[in-house]
Amino acid sequence: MCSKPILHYVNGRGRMESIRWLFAAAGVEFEEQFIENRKQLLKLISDGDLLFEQVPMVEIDGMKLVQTTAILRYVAEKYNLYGKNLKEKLQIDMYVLGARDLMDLLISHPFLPPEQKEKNLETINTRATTRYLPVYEKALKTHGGDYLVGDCLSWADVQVLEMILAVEEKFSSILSRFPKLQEFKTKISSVPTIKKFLQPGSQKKPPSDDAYVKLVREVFAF
Ligand code: IBG
Repeated sequence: MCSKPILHYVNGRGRMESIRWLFAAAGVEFEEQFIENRKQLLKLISDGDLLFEQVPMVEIDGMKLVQTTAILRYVAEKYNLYGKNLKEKLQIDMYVLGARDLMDLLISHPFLPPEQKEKNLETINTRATTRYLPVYEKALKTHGGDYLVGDCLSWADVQVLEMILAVEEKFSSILSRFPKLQEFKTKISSVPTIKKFLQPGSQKKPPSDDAYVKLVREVFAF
């Protein structure tokens, strides 16, 4: 099928941003249908388009995919970003899911009550520097080469770069004690498809602002 995938979500990062990153890294063009109000979400639900009445939803290959991790895995496998064998897939899964655990803290941050925000930021900083970044730093050191798994770009590299850039938006010098990750960031950011996605005007979404928080609260009723 040669039509472009269609991504259904609000016009902001949330749970769709990693999917945008992965398509972009794979060099696959995609269209976006933004949900602009609750009525549009309810219409997708009443049309039976959302298996669990939730987005992200991606139309691809004649299917309507839901569940972020399932979508990401499908895209990774389809576009050869999911390793060469079972062991590499497992390694990629572990690296990706670790990075996504940290991303979940960042994604939820704008919706926390003001009194919980500072503590959440501290948690993000501590988890990043003591739990997650050391793992990727060590992996790059022991594995050698430019990539986290195997000898070519994988979903793990894409997800870890997305996570690094998102954490750096909060803590700009977070990589100062991680030299291998500094090199990794430079190298993966210069992969042509990723470089293009990082340039202004791409489908990469900006950090959340008040308008985005308001929209999300209205659309998803929280
Ligand atoms: N397990 C699902 C997945 O990973 O895709 C969860 C999807 C999900 O929570 N979707 C939300 C939704 O559709 C939108 S992302 N909610 C409607 C409903 O009725 O459940 C909302 C979200 C944001 C930021 I934005 C942090 C956490 C959730």
